Amino acid sequence: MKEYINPKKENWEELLKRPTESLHDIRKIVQPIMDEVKNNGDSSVKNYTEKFDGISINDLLVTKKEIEAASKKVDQKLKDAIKVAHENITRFHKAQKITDLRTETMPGVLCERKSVAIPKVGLYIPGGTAPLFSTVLMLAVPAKIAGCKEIVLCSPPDKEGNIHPAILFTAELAGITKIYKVGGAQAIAAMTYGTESIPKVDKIFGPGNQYVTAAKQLASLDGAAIDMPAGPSEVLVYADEDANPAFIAADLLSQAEHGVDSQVIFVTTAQDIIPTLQKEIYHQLSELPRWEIADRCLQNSAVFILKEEKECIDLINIYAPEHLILLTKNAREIADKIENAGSIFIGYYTPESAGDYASGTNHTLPTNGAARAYSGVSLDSFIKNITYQEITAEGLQKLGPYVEEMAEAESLRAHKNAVTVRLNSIKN
Ligand code: HSO
Ligand code: ZN
Repeated sequence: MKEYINPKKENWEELLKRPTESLHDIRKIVQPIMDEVKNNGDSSVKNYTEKFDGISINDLLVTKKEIEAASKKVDQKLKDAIKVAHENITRFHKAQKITDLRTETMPGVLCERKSVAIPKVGLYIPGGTAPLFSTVLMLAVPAKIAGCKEIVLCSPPDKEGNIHPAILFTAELAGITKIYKVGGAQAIAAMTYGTESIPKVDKIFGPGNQYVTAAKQLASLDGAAIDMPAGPSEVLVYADEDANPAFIAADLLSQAEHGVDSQVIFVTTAQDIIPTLQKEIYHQLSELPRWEIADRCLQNSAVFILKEEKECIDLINIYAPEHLILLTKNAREIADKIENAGSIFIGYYTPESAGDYASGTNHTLPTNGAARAYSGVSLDSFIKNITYQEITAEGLQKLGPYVEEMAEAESLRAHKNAVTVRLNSIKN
């Protein structure tokens, strides 16, 4: 990790730059895949699956039998853990329900707002080096609570043509039945345009590699909504002199092991803990199965040693981390001063891992500074709010003249008339 001791504030932004690559060239590779799937449906989905995943798939839809067989392969202890996570995530996302609004803005002028589920949603779950069955919970649970009518899940098949058993078990637990063996850009294309077997959806969710991310960007230009602009995962840990260096190291490494392009930042005023922390990182890293990935990630990562707490808070707000871990005595106080972060982990006993899996919050969060303006996935992501209004004759008599006045001033005579013809009819 690079180490910056009291760097000048004007340089912070430069020093905090993410190691992201432009998706420009990748979009050029992905566009023909989108077009092919749009034009040729299932047959091109199957061709790409053969080309990129090395397996020829006859039936894209996972059968009930396959789900049952997968469930038998998952260890009982893991099933129990997934069930606890499912309960907690359900509890927290159910609590996010907002009440419908109804307000009379003027006598006889009733305005309402109701939340309505997005009818069709598509969930993408990556396969690859770490099968993220936890992400199934993070997407499927709120989709179910919202009441989305059609929920489609796509995940790439392995070399034997199977989706990872834990992904299938979790999907079934969450009540998802339409699961398709397709990954990568071709999966995003299929959900964007629909194929003979895969339904077209209104909004696409989920993480993925650069091809998936580029495909989601293209999908969003062609009618499908997407959850958020995605980038490599990241964490910022802020610790005081009393924080346990073993905790700090473990938190930094838990993010670093996600991928070589992940980024981890450590911020502190406690310079004295750095040598022990370095030893801890070294020691813990050497024991990790994914140490090579974590090690490469650490090369993109940095330690900031600053003079005072206030500066640390400013730096956090400038970086806008996806995950912020506060390992300080006054963590709650600091948390209240944060305006840019995806999810905040408060206090010495709150590792990010808890939120990644099972505490209840969602782990699909804004990366790459998007936390300045975006929220993570929540129940809201699966609904939209429809507004309603109902005006009585008396209400229109009160409100109408103001509308007429404004419409005339905007030179929109037909707008004005829509009121005038009604007011005239009321008079007669
Ligand atoms: N930290 C990841 C989520 C995850 N971690 C899934 C473990 N499994 C991005 O927020
Ligand atoms: Zn994680």
